[in-house]
Amino acid sequence: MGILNVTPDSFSDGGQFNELDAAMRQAERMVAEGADIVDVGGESTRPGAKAVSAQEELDRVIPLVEKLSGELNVAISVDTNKAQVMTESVNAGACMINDVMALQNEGALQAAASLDSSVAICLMHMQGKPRTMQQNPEYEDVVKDVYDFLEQRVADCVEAGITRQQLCIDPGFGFGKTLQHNLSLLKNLEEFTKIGLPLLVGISRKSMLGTLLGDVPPEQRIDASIAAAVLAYERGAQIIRVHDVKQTVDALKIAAAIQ
Ligand code: 7PJ
Repeated sequence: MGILNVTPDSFSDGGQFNELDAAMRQAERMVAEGADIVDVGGESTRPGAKAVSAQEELDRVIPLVEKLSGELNVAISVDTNKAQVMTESVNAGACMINDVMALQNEGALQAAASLDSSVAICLMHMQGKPRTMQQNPEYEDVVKDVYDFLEQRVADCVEAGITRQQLCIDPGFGFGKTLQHNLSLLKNLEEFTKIGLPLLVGISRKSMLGTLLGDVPPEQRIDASIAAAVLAYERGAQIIRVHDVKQTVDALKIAAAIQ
């Protein structure tokens, strides 16, 4: 899964075409490099990021989803936690919803349950809210707590009418987790396969890697991201969400060859 963010600081009329055009070129490149899914995000969920309105998110995401689904042969995922964005994204051609809030936002569970049953849904664990989640994350047992949360959300989804076949799960690296929490989750990732659903993992360029390398910036975390992707794959991850598609695909071809 290749990451395609459309979260500009300012969004003038003049910038709009360039933005869309640049996003299309980035998507084409990721597909050529071996991405099976392109994950479009219109709202930053990084620690400290501020929320955007539904309308602003729609304005960023929908034109791109329409253009991608018309021009590229790739599965389109939309990274959103808003009910309206979920519905309109699928209408525009997305076949997957990736929600870091695991459908806990107002109306999201109902919106997801109303989608065509061919639409895939990723449920991710997060402790707290993006703006404050890294302040003092605490768990009794991070692996068990995250596992129990995901198992409960799967049950809630099934009760709301979503089928298990639509779902995948994600422990949510970096979302309300200390370095030790993230390392425990990665070390014990295989536990999560016991839920019996595909496991999605996003570690690419995240700060846990930067910290382990001695506080290096995101663009210097690529090699570490590849290592983390291979470790996750070996522990049962089936979908790896990444910025650097070519490098990850090469590494995973080697890992897959010995499985
Ligand atoms: C994740 C995500 C992740 C899923 C982001 C970033 C932050 N969706 N969206 N899993 N992370 N499913 O990429 O650094 O880990 S945004």
